[in-house]
Amino acid sequence: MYWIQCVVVLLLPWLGQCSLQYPTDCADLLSSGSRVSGVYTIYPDGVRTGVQVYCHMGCQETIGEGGWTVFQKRVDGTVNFFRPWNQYKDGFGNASSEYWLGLESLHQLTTNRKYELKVDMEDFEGNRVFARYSSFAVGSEIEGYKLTVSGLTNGGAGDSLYHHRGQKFSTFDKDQDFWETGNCAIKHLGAYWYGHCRESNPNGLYLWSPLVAHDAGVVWNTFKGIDYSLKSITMKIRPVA
Ligand SMILES: [Ca+2]
Repeated sequence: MYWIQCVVVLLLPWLGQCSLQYPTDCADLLSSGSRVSGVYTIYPDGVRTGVQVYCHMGCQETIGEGGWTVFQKRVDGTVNFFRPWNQYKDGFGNASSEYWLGLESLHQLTTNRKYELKVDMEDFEGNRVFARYSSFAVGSEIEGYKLTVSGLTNGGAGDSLYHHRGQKFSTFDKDQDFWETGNCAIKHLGAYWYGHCRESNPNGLYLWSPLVAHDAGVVWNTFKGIDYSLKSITMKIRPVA
């Protein structure tokens, strides 16, 4: 279908460029007029494969704050995040509730453009904080989907990605962490850029209570400590202007 559209556009250049129909992220959608937050289809690889994501578009007063592509969202424990490598690679869940976009899409996006990262979180007392990073990228599968992140703006959450910088991604069936005798993904019931296990664990077991049990839980250490499981956490990216 796509090549047909491209041929048409090539034959009729006054119709515009076919790439305009394929937003790579939520910032593209915002700039083309989509100003309502919600579920949209983006094409992280540019053309071929569409994937549903939640876009934070801001509001009329804060339109400059819009265009965020959510790639990770935990709000109510309705989706199981203790999943194998292939599912973290390709993505899972529901863009209208809880989901993981997928490592391959993250790699494609952050390879083609420079991105910033914002991590929003909330505890069970209603306190909302964030950690914002001016640079965020995910390497290729051959590189273990290595995390590159820097440039913290501390919105109260603190820097719990510090010890995860430069780490490869690990799942319970693919151990790429620094723990020689064990697997952090199994110990903490998650999947993440583990090094010597966790300073944060956004993909850990959702607990519906702040009480961490058996090293599981949705953790951001510099906000509430490693013995507190958060009510919600969202990770989202936006191209750097
Ligand atoms: Ca290990």
